[in-house]
Amino acid sequence: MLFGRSKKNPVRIADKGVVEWKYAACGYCSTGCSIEVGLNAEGKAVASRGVADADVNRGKLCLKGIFEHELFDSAGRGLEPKIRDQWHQPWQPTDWDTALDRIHDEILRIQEKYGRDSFAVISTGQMLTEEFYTLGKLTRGLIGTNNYDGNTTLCMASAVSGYKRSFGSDGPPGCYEDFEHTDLLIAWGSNLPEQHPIIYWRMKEAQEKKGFPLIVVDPRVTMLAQNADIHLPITPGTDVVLQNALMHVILKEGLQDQDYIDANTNGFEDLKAEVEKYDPTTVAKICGIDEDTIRHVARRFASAGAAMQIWTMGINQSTHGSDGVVGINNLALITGNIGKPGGTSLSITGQCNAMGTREWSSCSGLPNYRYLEIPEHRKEIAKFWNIDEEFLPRKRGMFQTDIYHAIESGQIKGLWLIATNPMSSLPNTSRIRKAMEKLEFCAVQDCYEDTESAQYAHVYLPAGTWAEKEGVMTNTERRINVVKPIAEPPGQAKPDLWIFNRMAERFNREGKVTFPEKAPDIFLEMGQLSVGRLSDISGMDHELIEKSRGIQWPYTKEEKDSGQPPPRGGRRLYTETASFRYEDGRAKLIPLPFIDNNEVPDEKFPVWLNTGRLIEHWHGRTKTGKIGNNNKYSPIPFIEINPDLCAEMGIQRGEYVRLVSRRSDAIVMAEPTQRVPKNMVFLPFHFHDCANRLTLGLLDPHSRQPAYKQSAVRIEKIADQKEAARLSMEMRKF
Ligand SMILES: Nc1nc2c(c(=O)[nH]1)N[C@H]1C(S)=C(S)[C@@H](COP(=O)(O)OP(=O)(O)OC[C@H]3O[C@@H](n4cnc5c(=O)[nH]c(N)nc54)[C@H](O)[C@@H]3O)O[C@H]1N2
Ligand SMILES: Nc1nc2c(c(=O)[nH]1)N[C@H]1C(S)=C(S)[C@@H](COP(=O)(O)OP(=O)(O)OC[C@H]3O[C@@H](n4cnc5c(=O)[nH]c(N)nc54)[C@H](O)[C@@H]3O)O[C@H]1N2
Ligand code: SF4
Ligand SMILES: [Mo]
Repeated sequence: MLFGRSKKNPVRIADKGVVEWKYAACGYCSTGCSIEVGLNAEGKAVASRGVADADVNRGKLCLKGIFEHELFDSAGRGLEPKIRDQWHQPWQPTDWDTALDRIHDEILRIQEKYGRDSFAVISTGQMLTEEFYTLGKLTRGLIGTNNYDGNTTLCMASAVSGYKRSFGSDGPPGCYEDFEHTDLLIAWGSNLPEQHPIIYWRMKEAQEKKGFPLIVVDPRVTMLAQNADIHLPITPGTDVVLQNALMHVILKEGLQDQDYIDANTNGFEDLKAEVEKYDPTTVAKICGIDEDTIRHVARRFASAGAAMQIWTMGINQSTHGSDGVVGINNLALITGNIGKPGGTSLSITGQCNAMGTREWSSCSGLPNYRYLEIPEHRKEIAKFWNIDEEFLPRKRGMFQTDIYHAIESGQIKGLWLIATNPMSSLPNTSRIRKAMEKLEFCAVQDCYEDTESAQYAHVYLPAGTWAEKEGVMTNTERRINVVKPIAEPPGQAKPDLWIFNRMAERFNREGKVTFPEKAPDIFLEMGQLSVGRLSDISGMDHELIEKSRGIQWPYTKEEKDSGQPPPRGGRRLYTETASFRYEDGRAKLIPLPFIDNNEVPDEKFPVWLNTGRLIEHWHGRTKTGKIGNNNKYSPIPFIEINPDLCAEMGIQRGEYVRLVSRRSDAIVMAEPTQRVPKNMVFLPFHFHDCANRLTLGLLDPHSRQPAYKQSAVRIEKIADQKEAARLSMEMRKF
């Protein structure tokens, strides 16, 4: 007798006629999966598949990676440079020389008239590392504006700042292999199954083998929370309070690793005095987690042999973002959970190359975690680039979020946006819109021409994307992987590296500074600058990286010459006693007093607005909105809303409602689900002119990252559902 599947027709995978597979690393999230793209006999990309011998993904891909080849000829790609005198005029097509000359002339004009720093450059976490390095050399070494930052301020700035404060340097100390060694995992504000599906799969596989408990701290019942052993549905924005209470219990009950603390840290007594104030009974009322659960989690965490913590935007995107990261590090340090297998504090990165920009873009400093504030670092880089040391500023300039405030106040007059779309991704977009309108000059360099931000540009530069280019990216676990050119950029579009090099020629007429043309050569130049530093990559080159399916830094020339194979997965930082990056090698335990400064629900705006992501979409959907197999899952702006609230308000599934915040309003479809509590809605921020019309985005004092996840709204019924549907269509235009 035949049962189940064997009775049915077998699944047929369409033969796409692939004659050749080409290697790349995925260009969406920071997991860093290795992909092969299949080309048919005409050389057209027709399929993507995971690379079986890549340690990260071991043959798997998620919903985005599997359709990534469809990006190459998707709708809305920029095919030619465009130009206009005023942002509201119609575009005129132009040639590259005219477009680049105009940007060059405008930069000089604005700098001459208003000062060097009045022209700002905003970059991204979604280019290749050699492109970041080249842009950094151009911006710091030749253009000379200090107001140069990236969209990573919206994303990883709190993690960077928290790592620096705790350990004396940025750089995630753990790796994916830690899942295989850990005895307990806490995930803070991270929805792995949707946002890092392949890291989730690695975690899940390790958990099935080893059976460690998973504790999820998230106000929503996310897919990860559904799979948790303990779910802590925390009151938004109060993670630091919970962290202090966990430390309170650990220290009260003497569960800390005192030997580790004595040998590796400073500041224990001050931390102890602060957490003394956070007894679980009082804290329960603030963070919404009952005192017994707090005590239980503290004991489990401190008594696990090796305990691991991961986190993402639920921590970083808060007015206590940097503190939340330091809190995680504090917990790890007092229990000796850094630098050992399964014992780590691992920030799960966001964009495919958010790590590469931290390491090499010079956005907040100088290449390879060098600081503008340190004279030897300035000297070293000035000499290496052959520029005048005095040309470099002595401290970092504005963060992206502050650059917008400076445009508002007229301090900044010109802007070059590269692979980021602030009109969709910055909080409180009506304020951003006014700032964009105020600019004397704006250039947008994007692989799509139909972005919200390009509406405000005077020059548009069409860029290649992902595997239309060549270069490396660094993933969450410090692994550098390589992207090889698989397709040509469409029309006249050019790789970002080409664009930077052509722009550099205009600022470098005497040829004082060298700008290598090819990514593999630039990588070797970076290797020279990395010798002896935390992120030493001098043992790597493009070829070895591809052969290894990614190499983790550090990998030094000495290691390579002595025959040590490149690390492909298990390498950690801070494995030796007192090996942190502060002068005395000790990490800092930092007390974290909590001040509640968020917008919280009140009578007029009684519901929390929580924003974030869906598995099928990427940010402003410039990419996934054009790929049918991704877009079909959620083409319409919607909220997750609790069924009890729906019942109370008489809202039906699929009905359009209006969300109103103190900033503006937005029309969304109601999707009742128990994932959110009755006093919260969750709104994916992927849709045009929607979530960020509403968000307030108060800034973290250390990292200047916006609190995207804590705003207050009210929900209004809409009588005219037809008109609501029409308005919602408007929001889907992009
Ligand atoms: N499919 C897909 N994957 C992506 C991306 C994408 O756009 N689409 N983007 C990439 C990027 S750049 C990033 S940064 C990452 C983001 O990855 P994640 O951070 O995992 O994703 P988010 O949905 O932004 O937020 C995660 C969770 O934070 C929770 N949260 C909200 N407020 C709080 C709070 O106060 N405390 C705690 N503990 N949790 C809270 C939310 O309920 C949400 O479930 O994803 C990356 N991967
Ligand atoms: N409400 C709310 N807002 C948020 C967040 C949230 O959770 N809630 N999350 C924040 C976070 S973590 C992030 S990272 C930001 C992301 O914010 P953005 O950086 O604005 O997001 P993207 O839509 O990915 O923008 C990237 C742009 O670069 C273009 N691009 C892609 N590849 C290339 C390339 O190779 N070259 C060039 N030149 N262009 C390219 C894309 O078409 C796109 O227009 O959003 C932030 N905004
Ligand atoms: S998990 Fe991230 S890196 Fe891997 S295929 Fe999906 S989007 Fe790409
Ligand atoms: Mo991000």
